[in-house]
Amino acid sequence: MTPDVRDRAGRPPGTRAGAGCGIPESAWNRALRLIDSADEIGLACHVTPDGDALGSMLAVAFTLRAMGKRVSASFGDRHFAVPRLLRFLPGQEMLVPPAEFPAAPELVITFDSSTFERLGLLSGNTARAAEVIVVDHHPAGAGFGTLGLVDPHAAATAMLAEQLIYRLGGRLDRDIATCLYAGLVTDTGSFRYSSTTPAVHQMAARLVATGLRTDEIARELWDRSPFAYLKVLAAALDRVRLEDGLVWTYVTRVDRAAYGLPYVEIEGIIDVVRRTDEAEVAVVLKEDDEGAWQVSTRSKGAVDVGAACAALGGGGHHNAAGYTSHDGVEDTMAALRRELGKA
Ligand SMILES: [Mn+2]
Repeated sequence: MTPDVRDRAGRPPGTRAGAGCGIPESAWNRALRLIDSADEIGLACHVTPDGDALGSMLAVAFTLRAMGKRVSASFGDRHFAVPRLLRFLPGQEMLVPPAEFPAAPELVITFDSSTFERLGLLSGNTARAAEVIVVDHHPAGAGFGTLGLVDPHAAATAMLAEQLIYRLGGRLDRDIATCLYAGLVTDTGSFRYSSTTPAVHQMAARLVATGLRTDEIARELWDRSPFAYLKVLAAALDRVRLEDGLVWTYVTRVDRAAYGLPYVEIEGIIDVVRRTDEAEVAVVLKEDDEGAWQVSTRSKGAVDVGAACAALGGGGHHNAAGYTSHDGVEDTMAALRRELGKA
């Protein structure tokens, strides 16, 4: 059953007051014209995609494919693989590795990414595209994209993707709704973060009405991990430090190699560390397979970790942000403490 997404007046939700996600109608209309006139469209989301990036991209890919467009959807990781947590998402047969992405597409639509850097191997393809539509809820990066469908106040890129789907004349089916729901629950922390507005719950109601299994999605995203994760988590917690409102730890690639745990599996450690009552800011340094440190930061609100991470070459939001460091653990933390002191 496909519920009719139109309201009683026959208008899709996107045309209701406040549902345009703060984006001018002229921008939505220009996006529709660009999509209409393109035969082949490249879709790209940020590297090591989360539920919001991949879910938003796949939901729009379903819609464009139903419109008869040729679609290449990808993300620019050197080791191209869908993170285990997201393998339940429908539509993955539409994904192509970055090497098969069009070299200079006429139109690229990006999801949940505000810079070329975040697109990894696809940054060059995107830079060469004639038009780039940016669908995102991060503050717009300078010089990125030719058309922004960007609302920094939206809880998830999935909210913007949903509006785009309606405006393209698409309808929610269970597969599309599952992809969008994965984005919505990922970025609102299962509706726990302050970004969880009435509009978030209203969107969730539209998605759940398609018959998707919220319990199965929650288990896939939050409630499972390999045994090796517990061992690596134990190592990380064993060396956790609390210093003057800052709680932090790190995970080396040696930690992971000892138990054969891939990098993507340690994303959730920050969610354990940030529980600490005595800390305002939580930090986890994660050494990737190339030896760089991926720094995850979380704030309870008083400190703008987004500003601190932006100053160090990364980005994110006020309460959740990150960047890459090529220094060692102690030097990385020293630089970060300096920026947090200003934030
Ligand atoms: Mn997001």
